Amino acid sequence: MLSIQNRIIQLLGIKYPVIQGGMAWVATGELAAAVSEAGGLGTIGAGNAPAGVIREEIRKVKEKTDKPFAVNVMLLSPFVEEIIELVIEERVPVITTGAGNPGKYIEKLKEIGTKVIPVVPSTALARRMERLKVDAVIAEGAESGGHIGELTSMTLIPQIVDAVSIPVIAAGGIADGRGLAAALALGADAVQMGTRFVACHECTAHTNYKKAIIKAGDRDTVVTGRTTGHPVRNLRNFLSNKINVMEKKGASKEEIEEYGIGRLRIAVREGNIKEGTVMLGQIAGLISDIKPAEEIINDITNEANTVIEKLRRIN
Ligand code: TUI
Repeated sequence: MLSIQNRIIQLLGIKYPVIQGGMAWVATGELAAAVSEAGGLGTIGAGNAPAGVIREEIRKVKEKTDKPFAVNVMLLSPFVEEIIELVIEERVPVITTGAGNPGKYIEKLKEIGTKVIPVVPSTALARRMERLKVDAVIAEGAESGGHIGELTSMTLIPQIVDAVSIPVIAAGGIADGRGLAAALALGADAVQMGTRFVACHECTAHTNYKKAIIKAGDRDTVVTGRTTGHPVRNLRNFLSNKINVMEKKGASKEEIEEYGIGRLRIAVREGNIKEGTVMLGQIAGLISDIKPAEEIINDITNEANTVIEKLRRIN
């Protein structure tokens, strides 16, 4: 067992340096509770959902575990303001944010002791967030599924580690113990994994979605929406090919966004992996089994330990 004591483990009150990504539609209360109960940090993905829906998910987690958990606030959501009010009302211990700058909400959240951890795709935003007194940052490389930045994990993580003094969580392209050990080698204090936790027993996504991850090879993801300013990594399928053609033909941002509305839901809930948006990271090619959250966490921490021991023996 990887027994490390570090800043993130202490900050969050968790046992292992493993955080589950707050994926829209996919990261429900069931998944978050299972990850937190296993000693990681489970996260509910608020995505574009209204506060009423997320309140139910928070209640589910509180029923199943008394361990810390997080809510991910997707900053492009039309319901951001009410989600922030909700997490304050529910005294959610940790907030992660994605797809934007959470600057204006930080003070309010910190006042009640909620830990704030934004995803940052650059050193500039990491520095700005540190000045606003966030508790840690997530350095997420473009290997990730969903909405991505420009830089890869290998280049982004060490540059962010050097740019700030607060703890850094590495994300993007990590699904096993080698990835965890590599992230620690780059100076990160913990990892966040999304795709790995989709292929998990407690994840409530449709079986077709989970099977698509198991089936995916290293080159089966593509990035769509670059022309809209919101690039999204997803499975190469009928939908992504169609969007690709629309973008090549010069379709407007509005046309492309309109075409994509509701597509993540039909993939995750209805299992339509042809016409739906199947968000997944490039590391999907490494994932070959669906297992319980507890096993994912135990396996990755044990494997990281073995890797680190092996490296020690070399020197
Ligand atoms: O947010 C994510 N991943 C997501 S969000 C999402 S829902 C969505 N669907 C379609 C279009 C857009 C969003 C699906 N997957 N990951 C965290 C993340 N945050 N990746 C990149 C960023 C990011 C980008 C720019 C964070 C901050 C940022 O700042 C810009 C600024 O305002 O300075």
